[in-house]
Amino acid sequence: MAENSVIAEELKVINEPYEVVHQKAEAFYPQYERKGDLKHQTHYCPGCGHGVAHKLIAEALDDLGLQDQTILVSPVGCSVFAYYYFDVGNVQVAHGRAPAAATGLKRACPDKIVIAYQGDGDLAAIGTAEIVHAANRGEKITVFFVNNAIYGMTGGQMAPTTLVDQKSTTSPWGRRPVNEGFPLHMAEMLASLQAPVYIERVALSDNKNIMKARRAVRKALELQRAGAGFTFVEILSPCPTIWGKDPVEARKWVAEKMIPNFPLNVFRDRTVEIPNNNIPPHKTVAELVEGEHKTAGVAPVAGKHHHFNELGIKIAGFGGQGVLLLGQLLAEMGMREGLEVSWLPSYGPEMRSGSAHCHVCLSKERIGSPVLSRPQVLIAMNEISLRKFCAQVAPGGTILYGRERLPDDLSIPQAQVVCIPASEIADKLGSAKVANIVLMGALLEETECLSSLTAMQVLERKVKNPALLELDRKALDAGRVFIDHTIAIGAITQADGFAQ
Ligand SMILES: Cc1ncc(C[n+]2csc(CCOP(=O)(O)OP(=O)(O)O)c2C)c(N)n1
Ligand code: SF4
Repeated sequence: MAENSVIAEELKVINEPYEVVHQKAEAFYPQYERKGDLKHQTHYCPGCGHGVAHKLIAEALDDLGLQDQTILVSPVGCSVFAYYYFDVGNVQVAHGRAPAAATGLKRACPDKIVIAYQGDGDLAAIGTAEIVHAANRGEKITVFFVNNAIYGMTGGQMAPTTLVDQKSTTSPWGRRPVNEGFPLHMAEMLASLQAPVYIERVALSDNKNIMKARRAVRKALELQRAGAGFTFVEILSPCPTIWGKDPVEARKWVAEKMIPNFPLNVFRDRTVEIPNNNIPPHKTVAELVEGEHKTAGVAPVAGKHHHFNELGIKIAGFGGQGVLLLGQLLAEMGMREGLEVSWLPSYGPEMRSGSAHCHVCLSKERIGSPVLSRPQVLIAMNEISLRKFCAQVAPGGTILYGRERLPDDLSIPQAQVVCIPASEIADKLGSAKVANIVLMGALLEETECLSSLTAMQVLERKVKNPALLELDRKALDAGRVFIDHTIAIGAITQADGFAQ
């Protein structure tokens, strides 16, 4: 109830009169970067609704003081270059995927205002699944849906929103329901879902409707700022160029043809109730790990000095060799040592004995991408993986190869290769299954990236069977000892396990 009253308080401003200003919104760049002769104009056609919709959004961001905390997800379509205009955080995504990208952004940065800006081809055709599920999950994002009843950018193909009898390049005789189906009414469809908080359809047909659109845009953003759930504003918008009309006729067409087909309405307004959308935010990973440490009675290793800023480790082998588990263990160890971590698995299609690999990133800073194109370390558990990935290893990097020696025909000039007969060592200990832990021990000894104390803490938490835990402990030690004794005192030659 307390949260609802905060929201109600925040929303009071919605009905307050606006200050009239005649200047470009601060949320726009002072100058739009276009090439050569085009510098004086935007890339939108004269009379296009995108420009007006942009203006309404930018002014709302100004008025609400949200510019610095906004992330705009721009679509594929005529408005693909929205990031040239809005001076906010910008992300450009694949066709139709804005709600999915916005979901990730909002969940990762819940204090940001995340906006998905989409056309009707983008949202209602290729992106139907993304918008429906984001709305159904009640993602706390705002979607501005610019419906001009056509594919503008690609020259006028029929969109799901194209009106009955409306001509397009792919419905040259006009849309016939018997052949092409009826126009999709996205606002109504989404309003059949339980989660959305606010859904309104507005139109850029005349000044009165534009002012209503302005209010809807502000309200959606205010609701997001107040922590409410999914908000959606459908904006009926002119596309004079593709419709073959001048800007004035195009606006009239919005009023006379589009509005009767797409009635303007507030389809959902849960401003006051906002029942289940204000669940407390999820715990952060750090909080979760901290909690688990407490229940397991294990203190995290704090303040360990790491000699790297960011370390990328790729682990590859057959399914069943514990490739993915090894990655998970390393990631959890990194977390315990206060690092940012990511673990990205990749499975082959076969359930058994197919290839598998994963990327583990350990970093002192936030990780930009979990995909490692140049890992510093490769752990290759079989020859296929070694051959496949050795060239990716960064110059000066390290390869831990889980065999006694390198294949004779393979030379890896850029990296140091350490060969460890991990399966044989594991076999002698009692189970070939712990070959991955042997390699973990070798990795810790060779690179000193994480502490073996942390490794044991993580294993103790994961492995409940005391006999298996003992086996893992021996495997970890065996990997370390192998590097320490067998390798370090030997000559650095290929036959002894190294390649230079
Ligand atoms: C995966 C993919 N499929 C198709 C296209 C081609 N394409 C580019 S824009 C577009 C339609 C955009 O129409 P809409 O979302 O209505 O935006 P508008 O241009 O009208 O603003 C299409 C089909 C593409 N770029 N990528
Ligand atoms: S083609 Fe239509 S939607 Fe695209 S910029 Fe021109 S008027 Fe706007």
